[in-house]
Amino acid sequence: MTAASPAETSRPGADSAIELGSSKASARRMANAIRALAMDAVEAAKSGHPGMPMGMADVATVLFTRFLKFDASDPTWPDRDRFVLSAGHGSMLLYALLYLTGYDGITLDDIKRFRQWGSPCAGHPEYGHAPGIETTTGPLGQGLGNAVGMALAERILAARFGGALVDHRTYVIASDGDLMEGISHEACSLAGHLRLSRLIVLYDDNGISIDGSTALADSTDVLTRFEAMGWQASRVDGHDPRAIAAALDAAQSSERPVLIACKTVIGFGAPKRAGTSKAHGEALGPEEVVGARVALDWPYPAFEIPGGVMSAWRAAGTQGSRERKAWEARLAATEPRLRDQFESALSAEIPATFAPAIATLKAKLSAEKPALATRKASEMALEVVTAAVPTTVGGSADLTGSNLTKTKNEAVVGPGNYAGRFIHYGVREHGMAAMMNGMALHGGLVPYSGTFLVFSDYCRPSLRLAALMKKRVIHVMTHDSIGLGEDGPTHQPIEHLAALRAIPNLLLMRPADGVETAECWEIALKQKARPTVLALSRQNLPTLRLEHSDENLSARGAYVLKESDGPAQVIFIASGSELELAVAARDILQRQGIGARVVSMPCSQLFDEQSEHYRARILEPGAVKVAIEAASPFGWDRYIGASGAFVGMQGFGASAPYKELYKEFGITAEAAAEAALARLKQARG
Ligand SMILES: Cc1ncc(C[n+]2csc(CCOP(=O)(O)OP(=O)(O)O)c2C)c(N)n1
Repeated sequence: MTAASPAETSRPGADSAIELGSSKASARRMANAIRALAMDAVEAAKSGHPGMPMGMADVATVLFTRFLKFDASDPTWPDRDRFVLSAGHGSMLLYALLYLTGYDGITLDDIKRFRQWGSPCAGHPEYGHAPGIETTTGPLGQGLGNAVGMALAERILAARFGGALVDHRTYVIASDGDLMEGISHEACSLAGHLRLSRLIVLYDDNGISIDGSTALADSTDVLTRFEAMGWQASRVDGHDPRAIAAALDAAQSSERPVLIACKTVIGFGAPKRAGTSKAHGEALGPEEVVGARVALDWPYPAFEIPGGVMSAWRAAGTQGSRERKAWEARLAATEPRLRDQFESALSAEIPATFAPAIATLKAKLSAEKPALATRKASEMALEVVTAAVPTTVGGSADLTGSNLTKTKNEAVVGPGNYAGRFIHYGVREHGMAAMMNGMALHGGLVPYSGTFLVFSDYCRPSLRLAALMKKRVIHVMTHDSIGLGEDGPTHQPIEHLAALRAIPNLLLMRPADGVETAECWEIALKQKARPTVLALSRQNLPTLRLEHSDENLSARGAYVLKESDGPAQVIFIASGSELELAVAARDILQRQGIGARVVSMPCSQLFDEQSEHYRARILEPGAVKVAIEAASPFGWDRYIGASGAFVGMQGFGASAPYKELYKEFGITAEAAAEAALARLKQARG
């Protein structure tokens, strides 16, 4: 790739006029406004990525002025097109576009303070920093996965509410790095299979990544790759507005998702650095910035946009308002019941009919006291959830019969058929989790799905982003311990509970019986601003909540399941399948006249959020604490203290019937009682 010379930046035929109402401006000059803002902001911050915004400025200009349906004055208009900057390191491209088109939220001063404390113009524009940012990627590939979820959400909602209310597209700018990441295969192959034709990816085909030419590490024929996944793929000169517009025009009527490889020069306009990896991720330096201004014929001072260019951009920002108003009129004219359903879906509220329905299930389980795997209890809860909450959309990564996430209320979503509520994600945990985030970001749906808990590692980057972006997605993760038995140590989660508990703003819930499972589902659905992982057992567990309570006892994270007879000298704390061992250990001690309490802790994060008073009441400071969990001890110290004991796993599991495994690994009621007695003896000195 050669550097763009001044001659190249003004090559004939590479420009066109863009008409925006009464404004008319050269596409190249509008793009140069993006380039200048990007290089000036990175220069001021002395850090950032000028190359991508400078390379993709022409493509972005054509997209935002001629194709993207948006109204800068109403960033949350439900039927707007979604724009995802998957190559999030090029964040200055997005900030420049939001400022130029007049979104309320990014000012010129914010851009001057790019990457500084308190500026919405963060290094990577994490979701929620400013209106107009749909989502971007810090970790490459995630944005692309999110976009597939958004495009699917659009189709599902269109099938429900009709094209008059839901009729938009999802556009993505993705880079080489996005396409090299494995997640792009997972998400894009499913997009191709499902024929998500309203997904249009503009691939920044600049052949450069951080280490140098992409040829150092990749020789994929990207077009053939995407065609093989069922996409329509083409290549254009990414600096020729007419060619870009023609490709985008053709994309509008595609019956398949579309990839447009835009051949660009990274750092376009920078005399020495253009076309090199030096343009990727550092300030260009004063000399190069001056040179770029000459090459681009952009004689204006830093951060200054000439009036004509500015007014053209502002006109681009308002041209969608007519379409928005027409949509509002259609919404107002919609049959009231359908309109209510649509507005209720977008409100993210859980219908009022849900709470009594789940309470009825809880009462039934307490009365009938079945022995149930919590995954089975989850299936029962899901029958209630999916009946009462139509926004829920289920799925599984090819473990539907094991995760038990599909209910009779859910038809399957398939290629060209989006009138369902259940998605067979195939064996694509990472893509699934990213798509779920995209659906949640889109709005109108509450995605949940399933895999084995041990494979949470395969979707952890997306789980982390759901937590960071404060999005409600619910992951059913079954086979949650050595209790899965014969499949052996590759399938037996050990450190996963601790690892998930370590993610800020994510709830890891491990219910102990059917009643707690129903409660945990209720809590997960109520979380409007955080994701939940439900860790569920493969093996049957007894009902331990024998008396019905309308109150959701799991909501405080931990509670006293069984009080001691007399003062509590020992407190057994357990989650999930080990709660029954805690109850049995308590009985052993009580028979010896030692007061022992059982605390169920389905969610340590929620417990940590309780008042100090509550926490001290549940885990009385004077008592000896013994935690029982068939997993890593990591993280339990803060509940059991220095004088406590942990009964659980110290290494990997093994392949055998689960009852034998519990015995062999010493996770038994007797072991817990003995540990308590030993600690009591020590404490009495
Ligand atoms: C998952 C992940 N790995 C690594 C990085 C660090 N990183 C940021 S950009 C980049 C690659 C840059 O190449 P490309 O995607 O082609 O972007 P361009 O240089 O064209 O801007 C890398 C490795 C990252 N952001 N995410």
